[in-house]
Amino acid sequence: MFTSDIREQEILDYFKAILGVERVLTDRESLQQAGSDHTEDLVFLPEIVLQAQTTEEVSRILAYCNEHRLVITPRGAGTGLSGGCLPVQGSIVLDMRRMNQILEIDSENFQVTVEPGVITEVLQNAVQEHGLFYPVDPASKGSCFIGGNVAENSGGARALKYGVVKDYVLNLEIVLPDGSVMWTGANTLKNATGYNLTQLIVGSEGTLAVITKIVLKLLPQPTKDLLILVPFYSAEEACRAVNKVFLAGYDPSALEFMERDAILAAQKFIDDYSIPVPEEIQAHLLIEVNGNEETYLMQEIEGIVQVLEQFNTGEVLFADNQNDKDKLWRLRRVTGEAAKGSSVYKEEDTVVPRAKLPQLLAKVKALGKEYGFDSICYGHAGDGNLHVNIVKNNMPEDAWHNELPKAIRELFLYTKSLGGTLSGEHGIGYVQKQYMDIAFSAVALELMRQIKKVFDPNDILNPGKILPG
Ligand code: 2HG
Ligand code: ZN
Repeated sequence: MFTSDIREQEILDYFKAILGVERVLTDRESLQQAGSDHTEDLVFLPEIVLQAQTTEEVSRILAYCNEHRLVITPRGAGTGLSGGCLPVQGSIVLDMRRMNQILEIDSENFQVTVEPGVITEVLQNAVQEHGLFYPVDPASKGSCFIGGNVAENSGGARALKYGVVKDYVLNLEIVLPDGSVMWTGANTLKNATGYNLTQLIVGSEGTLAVITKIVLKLLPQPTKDLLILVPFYSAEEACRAVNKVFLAGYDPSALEFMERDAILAAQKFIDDYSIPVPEEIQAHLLIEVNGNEETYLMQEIEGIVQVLEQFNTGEVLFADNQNDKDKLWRLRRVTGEAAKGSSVYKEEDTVVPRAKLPQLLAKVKALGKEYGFDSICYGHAGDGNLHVNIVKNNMPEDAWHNELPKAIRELFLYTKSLGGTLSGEHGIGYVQKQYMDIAFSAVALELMRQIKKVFDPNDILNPGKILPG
């Protein structure tokens, strides 16, 4: 059961004494759930699931695990797409769902303090009641936890205008693998005090410390937005059109790309809303502008349409009511799930300088032809972030397991040659670590290993993630 110096019963008794019997789970269903996330079809069963409710409990759990060399993997909602919360060495999962309180909404300073288990959309709705806006909106915002968003430095459609999680984290209460509790920063908009430990923890995927409190910056809530869906006769042209919008001086709050198969999969998935997708249409751009002045927004959106009309576009769909806007956004938000629904898949989260997007898409399709795989591409074109769902369909098993990694390596090498890297927002976790030598030199990877060693000398916290080997 446990690779540790003490008996299993002693371990269980210790945790039950801290958490109570009901928060120490060993039933099959709990172990199954804690053993998987939204990454492919991977399952790694833990021995125990612990549900902590306070920082003090987290501290005692980690101190005990550190003393007895028990591996422990923190878990949020399990919506991750690179295996960051999978207990790949079994043992213990620290389930953060019960630390789900919004501790303080400071509407005077435009800040909020939350626990890691708060659902992102719950947080957004709570601060909106105070006229405040937390803009980082992963597609899974209705189920993902803010703690997991911080651990992965998540993005989402509006990252284009508002940035990603790292741009909103001011301060973190964390518990180190030895059980020590500390704050990483201060509740200030500026901070030039010492090394930036806050930003080191953001995106560390639960490998350096467990996050137990999060202080986020908020913005005033924008009051208006306009949304259009623009069809293109060529996917490559749609990608080329993206950068022209910005070169013309426009500043959309979101600019999403969906190739034909993506929007068709999404429409099939939600089945209660569909838009006409004529045979010759190969891709769409979904573009949003937001702010507080309706006339100005209309001028923006008209200007953007004019820029796009220099390309071969179809009839623009203008969502002029909230219901249509919600339906279009829902179509985009389910695309990931829809694209995965039909086949075994591997997801790549490539990101390049925005103007290089057309070359990236062309490379994905060329590799598909060369290696014999299909792909469904969509994503945050405005950020140069292309989600590539490689779908197995009828690719032979051997090719899928042995040839496809070569194709993915070629894709990442090309992405790097364009000035890009492996992940824009989904993280490295477990499934991408084998490619980290493409993104970083041996010196840089060794530095990351040393940082992990400083925080977690006994390698008990979420081992086997991010770094190759
Ligand atoms: C999105 O942009 C999310 O839809 C999820 O990053 C992507 O599930 C996916 O492929
Ligand atoms: Zn995304």
